[in-house]
Amino acid sequence: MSASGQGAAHQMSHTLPNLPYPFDALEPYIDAKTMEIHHDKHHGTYVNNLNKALESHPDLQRLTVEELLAQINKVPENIRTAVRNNGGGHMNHTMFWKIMKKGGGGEPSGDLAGAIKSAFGTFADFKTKFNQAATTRFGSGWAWLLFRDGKLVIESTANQDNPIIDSGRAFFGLDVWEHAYYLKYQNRRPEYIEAWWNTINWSQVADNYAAAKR
Ligand code: MN3
Repeated sequence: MSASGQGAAHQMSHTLPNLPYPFDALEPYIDAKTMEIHHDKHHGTYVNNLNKALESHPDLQRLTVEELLAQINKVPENIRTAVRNNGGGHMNHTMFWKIMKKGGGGEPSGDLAGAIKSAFGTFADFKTKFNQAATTRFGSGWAWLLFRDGKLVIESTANQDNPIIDSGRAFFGLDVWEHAYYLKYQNRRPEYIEAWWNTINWSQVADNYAAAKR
C-alpha cells in the first residue's frame, strides 16, 4: 500500500504517550502497580513491536496507526499479524488511558447522554449491556461503544482488535485482558468492570463521541 496522497504526517516511529495522570490516580479502583506495568511494559511493548514490524517497510512508517488498521488487509502478509496485534494494542491503550481520570465516574451528559438513551434506554440499561459484553468476552479482549453504519452499538473484540478493522468507529472501550486487573482482582473480572466505571472521564468520552460521529 502506498502512503502517498493520504495526507499522513511524516512519522518515523510510533511513540508511547505519557499517562495523563500519576500511576496511583485511579486508586482504589485500579491499583498503581497495575497501571505502571500496564502502561510502561504492556503498552510500551506494543509500540516497540509495531515499530519493529515496520522497520523493513519505510512506506508504511508514514501512516498513522488508524490508517494502518483501517486497511490492515493491504499491509504485507509477513507483518500483517504483528501490525494488527501491536498496532491495535497501541491504538486501544492510547484511548483507554484518556477515558479515565482521577475522580471520574458518574454519568455522561449532553449529546452523548441523549444518544445512549435513545440507543439503549436508561444509562443503567446501557451499563448492564456493556458489562455483559465485557464479562462474556472469552479470554483476552475489549468491550466497545462505537458507531457502526451510523448507529450506536456495543460490541466486543478478541485480542487487540479495534473495530476500525471492519469499519467500526469506537470511542469508548474497556480492556478485559487479565493484565488489566489480575494483580488486584485476580479472576474476578466482574468486580474490576464494576469498579472501572468509577474512573470514567465522561467529558473526554463526549469529545471522542463527537469526533467519531463526524
Ligand atoms: Mn491492556
